[in-house]
Amino acid sequence: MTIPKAEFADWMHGVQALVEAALERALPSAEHEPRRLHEAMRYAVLGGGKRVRPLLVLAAGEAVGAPRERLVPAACAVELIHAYSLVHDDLPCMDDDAMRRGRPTVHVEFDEATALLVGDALQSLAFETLAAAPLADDPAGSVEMLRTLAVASGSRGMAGGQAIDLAVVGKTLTQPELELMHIMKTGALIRAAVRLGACCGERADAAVLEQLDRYAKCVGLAFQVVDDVLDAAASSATLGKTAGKDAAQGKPTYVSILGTRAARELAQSLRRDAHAALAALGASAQRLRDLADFVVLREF
Ligand code: GRG
Repeated sequence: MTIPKAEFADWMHGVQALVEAALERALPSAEHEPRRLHEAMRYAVLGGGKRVRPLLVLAAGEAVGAPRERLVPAACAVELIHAYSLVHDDLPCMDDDAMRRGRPTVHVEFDEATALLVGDALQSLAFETLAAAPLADDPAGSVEMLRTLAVASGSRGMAGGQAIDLAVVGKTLTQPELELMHIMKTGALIRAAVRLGACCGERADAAVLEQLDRYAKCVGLAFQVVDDVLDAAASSATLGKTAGKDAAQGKPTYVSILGTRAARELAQSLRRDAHAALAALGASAQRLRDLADFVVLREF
């Protein structure tokens, strides 16, 4: 992968460490009953993953001058939802995968019933984490943040996108149909991450929120386009999950619809659009620009 600028890499590793420590504190101890469930929740969340969504929360917050003590709980909440979605996605009744983040998936390491409960409990913990922290200046702002995460995770967002994903296996989709599915499945949580970060600041200006949302839509889609390219082109060892599954399962992807070359070009064009959306925000949005580059240039 193109090595991120040293200064950005330092920032990224700092945020990843901060979020890891906060997640560690937010998760119940494996010493507490029910021990097996708590152990499995910690297994699902800790010690892996790129933490792209928490990075987006922090970067969006920095763009509007939000304090880190507000941003970190919001970042944890989004990552807990993401971790739950991966655990459920890997179940035999969904994508049926045995490897995630370079190790056995939760239902393989533990069992299916535990994996189901891990997802349920992580989702609850996400909202508990968001509700427990004073994130906005007023109660209405905090409730609005809870609503943002709920809508993004639900049937009009991630869970709905997953339902469409399961329904279209073996079918041919047009590019707009594929785009709608991914805007929901992957894009909704990425947009929520950026919005939550922005809402941790002083009452955010509507125009700024709009610019950040345009940025997040482009990054969300670019993330999925790159995910499709990597699934087709990278090895399981590099990805830490089973590669080549989309084609094996007959899933419509950007690669199956456009071909690898055009899919890569689309990701680059979305990266340019993401940068353009931030034009009015100046230097404060540099982390967001760097993250758009990271998402598109990543190799895992
Ligand atoms: C089960 C309700 C429910 C939803 C599942 C997000 C999702 C919906 C499924 C994951 C399947 C998948 C591979 C989607 C493509 C994009 C994606 C979310 C990839 C994994 O995210 P990364 O690359 O993972 O950020 P890490 O491990 O780095 O956190």
